[in-house]
Amino acid sequence: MAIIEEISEFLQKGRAKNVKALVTQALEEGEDPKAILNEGLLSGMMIIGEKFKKDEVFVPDVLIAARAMNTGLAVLEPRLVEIGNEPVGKAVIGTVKGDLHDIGKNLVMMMLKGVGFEIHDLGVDVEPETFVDKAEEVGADIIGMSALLSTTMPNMGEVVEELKNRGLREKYIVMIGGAPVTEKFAREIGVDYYTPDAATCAEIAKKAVEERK
Ligand code: B1M
Repeated sequence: MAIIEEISEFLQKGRAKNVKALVTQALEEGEDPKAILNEGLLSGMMIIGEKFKKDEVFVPDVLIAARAMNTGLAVLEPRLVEIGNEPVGKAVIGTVKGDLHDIGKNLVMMMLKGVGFEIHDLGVDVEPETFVDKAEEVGADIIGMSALLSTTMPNMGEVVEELKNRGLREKYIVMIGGAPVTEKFAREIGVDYYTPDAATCAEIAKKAVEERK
């Protein structure tokens, strides 16, 4: 099996040590860092994302695969910086004000990273102003919000209001998700996309950014 394929296979199994060793070896053997990224790490993560969507793997599998991806990325990053690899886009992500649930948000971040996004994690209990301030600071393409409580869902609308108040609503692709969130709610508060799971979120985010370019 080619070394890049092996990287993808070990990543899917969550074998961080093997992924690290193989990425190091691939670089030493002169493999293209972009091929290692796209055909090894990101393609492995995409496969896990698809399996997760179909309930063929579960949250812990995704978490260990993502850890393996991050281990490989850490080895690869200095080389990618050297050759100036551009991210697909930038996304600012957080769980809305009053809400401390972050497992789903973290999965969304991993999947977005997995399709090539630069991620800015705002954490949990995030004020509406903070989403907009950070997006402006880093030049984000996407503002992503997660909510797990029906009582905190309305705070997603507060972010949209904050964007409108600053005349910035059209500047960003706004995406929401979380167990109680629905398509209908997304339409009511005027965001661009609701997605039901992390893999779909990453898929749609990539498409949406590419369409805008
Ligand atoms: Co909380 N909790 N909790 N809790 N908790 C729920 C959400 C609840 C449904 C449990 C229940 O009553 N059956 C309920 C909410 C009811 C409601 O409002 N509808 C609830 C409650 C009431 C509470 C407290 C109020 C309990 C209390 O103190 N009385 C309290 C609130 C604290 C606060 O936030 N202020 C609370 C606290 C906690 C813990 C701290 C103990 C812990 C959170 C730990 C953590 O996140 N670090 C916790 C947990 C773990 C849960 C459950 C059991 C699991 C949530 C989870 O992580 N799911 C949950 C019950 C349940 O959902 N079955 C529950 C796994 C995760 C992968 O799924 O986050 O849905 P999820 O993410 C999915 C998708 O939704 C989507 O992608 C992910 C995977 O593909 N997605 C996005 C998520 N964000 C997205 C963003 C996107 C796109 C997709 O675009 C940007």
